[in-house]
Amino acid sequence: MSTFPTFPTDCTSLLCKHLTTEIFETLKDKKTANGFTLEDAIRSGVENPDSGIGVYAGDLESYSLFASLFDPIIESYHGFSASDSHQSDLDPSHLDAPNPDPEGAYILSTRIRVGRNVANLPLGPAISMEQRNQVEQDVSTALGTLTGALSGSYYPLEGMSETVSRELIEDHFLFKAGDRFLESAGLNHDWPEGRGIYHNDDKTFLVWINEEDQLRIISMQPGGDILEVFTRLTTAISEIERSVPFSYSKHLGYTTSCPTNLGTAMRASVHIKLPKLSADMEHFKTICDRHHLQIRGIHGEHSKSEGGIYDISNKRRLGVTEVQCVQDMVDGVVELIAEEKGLQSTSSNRQ
Ligand code: ADP
Ligand code: CIR
Repeated sequence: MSTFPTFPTDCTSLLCKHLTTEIFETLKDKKTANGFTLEDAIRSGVENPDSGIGVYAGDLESYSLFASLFDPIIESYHGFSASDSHQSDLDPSHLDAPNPDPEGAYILSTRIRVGRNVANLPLGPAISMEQRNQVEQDVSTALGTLTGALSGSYYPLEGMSETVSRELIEDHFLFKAGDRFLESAGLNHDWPEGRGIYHNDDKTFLVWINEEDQLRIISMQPGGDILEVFTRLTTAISEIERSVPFSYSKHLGYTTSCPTNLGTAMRASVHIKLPKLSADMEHFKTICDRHHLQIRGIHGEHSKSEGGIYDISNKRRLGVTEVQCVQDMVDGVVELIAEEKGLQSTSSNRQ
């Protein structure tokens, strides 16, 4: 790539904010050992100017080779500077999470996922078909040894019927095909080969293979027992880690293809019904910002809300521990429910 990309004047992505002509000139001819270039790293944000972030890494080396672009983006998103280091804490006994909604009036379901990638391999945007297929084989074999509540089966995407995949997506268990941000990042190469989903019978423990990250390890269930969901997840992570070595660095924590997921790679979310509070979006966002929470629609990222139900999750993932990520979500959800209850009683007193 020789020319600086053009962005529309209303572009607000972190790529467009931080890619200066100086940074571009310094980085444009560099290549990681896996052949990943600046052009590859920024393609998603250039082709999708409505990106929030706009960059992806092809390997762990991308984060150091292209640090003059990635570091300010990481600092903007996570508030984590190049001299900070990351800490991990996956011990459920450190979490203070009594069910915030024991009567089940607000929280429909809880889900916690982490992203993981295999050590010493390129990430999804730079991986070869053979390497990706090997990951699928190694990870599905490791999952096949799990027992008890984690025991289940692997379902490759290739050969899965349209009806089954549609149902899994609608029920929030499976990733969607054709995400344009991932497509531009090179993450959909050779689709659907090498991709699939493992799950137990109850679909409370699931693993996505070779989507945005090589593994997305997921624990989920109806209701608001967040501690139970976290405990299942941490047990599963340590079981899988016995046979699959994960890419981890002292500075950036778990390596992920999108810089927003670095560190813990954890997103802890509830689907929660807040019809009164969400009628005042500004107030709703103020509470979420105070607790470092992100608001998504109920069909995942870049989707809309339905019936006053939102996906509320931790925004910070790097420079905070896994326990802190979940704690952010728990504390925020407690306040959101209190606020919704207050608004409901005010409006019923008026009637
Ligand atoms: P990710 O969690 O990997 O960042 P998405 O935002 O695309 O990805 O969500 C993936 C799927 O998980 C979507 O179908 C979404 O609706 C579902 N999901 C997320 N949080 C919850 C939750 N608390 N309960 C049920 N489904 C959820
Ligand atoms: C974007 O830049 O909008 C997409 N590449 C997705 C970024 C990750 N998601 C997020 O921060 N919510």
